This record gives sequence, C-alpha cells and structure tokens, in this order.
Amino acid sequence: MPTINVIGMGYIGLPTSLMFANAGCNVIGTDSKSETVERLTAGQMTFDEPGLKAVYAQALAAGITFSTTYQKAEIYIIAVPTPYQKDTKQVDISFLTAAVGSVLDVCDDHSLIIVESTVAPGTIDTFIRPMIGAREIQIAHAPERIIPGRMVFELLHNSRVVGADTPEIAEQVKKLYSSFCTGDIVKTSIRTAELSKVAENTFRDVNIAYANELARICYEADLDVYELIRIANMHPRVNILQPGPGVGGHCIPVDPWFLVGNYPETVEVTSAARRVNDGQPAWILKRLRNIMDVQGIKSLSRVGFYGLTYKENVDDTRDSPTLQLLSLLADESADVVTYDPYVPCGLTPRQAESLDEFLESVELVVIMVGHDEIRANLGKLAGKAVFDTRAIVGAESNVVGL
Ligand code: SAJ
Repeated sequence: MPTINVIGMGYIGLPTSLMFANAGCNVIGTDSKSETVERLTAGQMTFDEPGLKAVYAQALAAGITFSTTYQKAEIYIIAVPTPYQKDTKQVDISFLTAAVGSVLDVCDDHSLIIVESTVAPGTIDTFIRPMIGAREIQIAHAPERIIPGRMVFELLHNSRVVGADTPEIAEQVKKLYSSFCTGDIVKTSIRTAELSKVAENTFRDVNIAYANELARICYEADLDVYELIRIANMHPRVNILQPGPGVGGHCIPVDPWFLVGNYPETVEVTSAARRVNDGQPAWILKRLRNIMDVQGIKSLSRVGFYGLTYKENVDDTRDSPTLQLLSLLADESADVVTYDPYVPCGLTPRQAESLDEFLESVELVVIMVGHDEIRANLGKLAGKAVFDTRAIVGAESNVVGL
C-alpha cells in the first residue's frame, strides 16, 4: 500500500486520512497548526462527529502519524480550506497554492497530487498546473461529498468523482479510494470534476431558496408551507427541500459564488438563490419583531435563540443562520439570550450553559436549529411562546411556525 501525506487535518482531511490508514496505507497527516498536530498525536480528537472516535482509535493503532511538516510520499492529498471573502465574494485559494508549493518542495518526480478541496471551476488549470510546470508530477481532483453528522457512513458509501488527465491516472486514483469507499467512483476530466462539485452544492442552494421563497409566499397567503411542500413532494418528480432560518456552513452558501465569480454574465438562478437564502435571516427577524408585537414582548432581552450551529447535531457554527441574524441586530445582539448544547459559552454575550437556564431567562424561544436535545425536551417549552423555524414542535397553540 502506498505512503500518503494528507495535507490539512480539518473536517475533510482528518476523516479521509483515518480511512486510508485503516485500509492499510501508510499515512502521515500534516497540519500547519501545531496545536492540532499535538492533540491528534496525543490521542485527542479535534472535533465531534458521530462514529469518528472509533475510526480514529483504529487508525492510531494502524500507525497513522501527524506532523506540522510535509513528508516524502508517493501520494499527496490536499484538503485545505478554500474560503471566500464575504464582501468581495472572491475565493481565497492561498491555502491551496501554499500547500501545493510545499508539496512541490518535498516530493519526488512521479508523485501524484490529489486535490480534494472544493475549487472554482478552472482553478487547477489556471493556478496549479503553472506551479508544477515541466516537472513529472501528476495531478488529480477528487472532491469530497460527505455531510457533517454522517461523515463516517458517507465516506464509506457515497459515490465519488475523480478528475484526471489520463484514464490511467484516473484508474490509479479510483483504485486508491476503492480501498475504503464502496460507492461508485466515476472517472472524468479535472474540469468536469471541479464543476460537478460546485454544481451539486448550488443545486441544493437553489432548492432551499425555492423552499424559503415558498415559505414567504405561504406566509402572505396564510397557508402552511410544510403541508404545501408535503403535497407537492407526493408528485413522483418533485423533491422540494425544507424552508428554514437561512443557509449556513462552509459549502452551500459559498460554492455558488464560484459560479457567480466565473460566469457573472451567465448566472441568473444561482445568484437569485443566494440573494434569497442570504436574506432569510432578515426575513426571520422581521417575523420575530411581528411575533414580539403580538405577544407584547417589548425587548429582545426576553427572547432566546435556541441553536448557534449551522445545522442540527453538529458543533460547527460557521456562517450559521443564528450568527447571521445576530449580526443584523447590531447593538441589540448583546441583549439576546442564546443556547446551544454543542457550543461552549463565550461565542455570544448572553449564552446560557444549560437548556433549563436558557428557558428560565426567556419568554419567547426562537428555535433556529433542530438539535436532538430540543426534540427530546419539547415538554419544557410549555408556557413559553415559541417561534419554530425548523418545524420540530408541531401545531401547539403557543407555537408560531414559518
Ligand atoms: N438547509 C435548509 N433546508 C434544507 C436542508 C438544509 O435550510 O432542506 C440548511 C441547513 O440547515 C444548513 C444549510 O442548509 O444551514 C446547509 O446544510 P446541508 O446539510 O444541506 O449541507 P452541508 O453544508 O452540511 O453539506 C453540503 C452537502 N452537499 C450537498 O448535499 C449537495 C455535502 O454533501 C457536501 O459534502 C458539503 O456540502 C461540502 O463539503 O461541500
């Protein structure tokens, strides 16, 4: 089995490196943060994910090691972030180019570099190939598709895409991932692989935007959007997703901008969907003010937001709808009480430590995330006014839905 140096021990790089180690590869995980490397070497996981601890323990026993430096290997897998700048919507590929540069410093000719990081279509041709120049180094793109909360299952079972320059390299990469992945692995060009990843996440963004737009239409029409979507989805070729308080995380609200950036004259649906989903926290806030008026609640200090993460049962708060909404409140955000069982105190000014403490301090609860914890404790909401943006509570008299 080959020696693999996985670059970036984050949400994608760590689970992927563990899978390869458990499949018998000789794996070194590299991360620039010494704290991450120290923790992983000392047997401590760096984030929570169902089932990952056991996979990690097995990989440690199989001999995976972690380092802050790049290592000599036959294969390099790059899983560093490709964030975008919120104001300009420009993708920042500096982590990716820095990682490729460092790989090129240590690797021998005939090595293979696999980029897993999501990139804007054309990135590899425009920025990575010129770095490799005339060296005999192969490049491939194998974007990941796993979803936080189900990473272990999805790494093992999802289908994948491999983009490469020749059928031989594509087959080599396919064989490599087949060492742990039982899903179909489709071979294509690098440019198609780049675009397919971005197209998949954009499809989901557009579908959620449509659900959010339907929520606004149903509110104006005084209809139940969930009933509407349930009925529409009984059609054999309709599958509308669920409306909510907005779209967070580091993928779905980000990747569509890659298309907007590359094809500004062509995109229409993509940018409209971004506008709708980015505007959803403001719509929720407008609804909240209205509910406060009806309930006679004068100050946001009597309002509590349940959930700070971008979705249920994960500890990831990046770009979460709750944080987006709080940023719209400016000074008033200091008044609002928040609580999330996955997020230690310190993220927002008035953050409760427990569900009971949270509920004691508020009159109106806004459910922003449908964590299992609140689903298991719905009885505790008795006596509170509830604005349920995730449709978890049911049609009680004290509950207002979208
Ligand atoms: N959301 C809704 N309504 C829905 C579904 C989701 O409002 O019906 C919201 C969520 O609450 C969340 C956001 O959208 O705030 C995104 O959540 P998600 O669960 O849809 O997606 P991510 O960001 O966790 O993971 C996505 C996945 N992509 C697709 O499903 C096409 C995953 O497969 C990718 O690997 C991941 O992006 C990525 O890394 O690109």
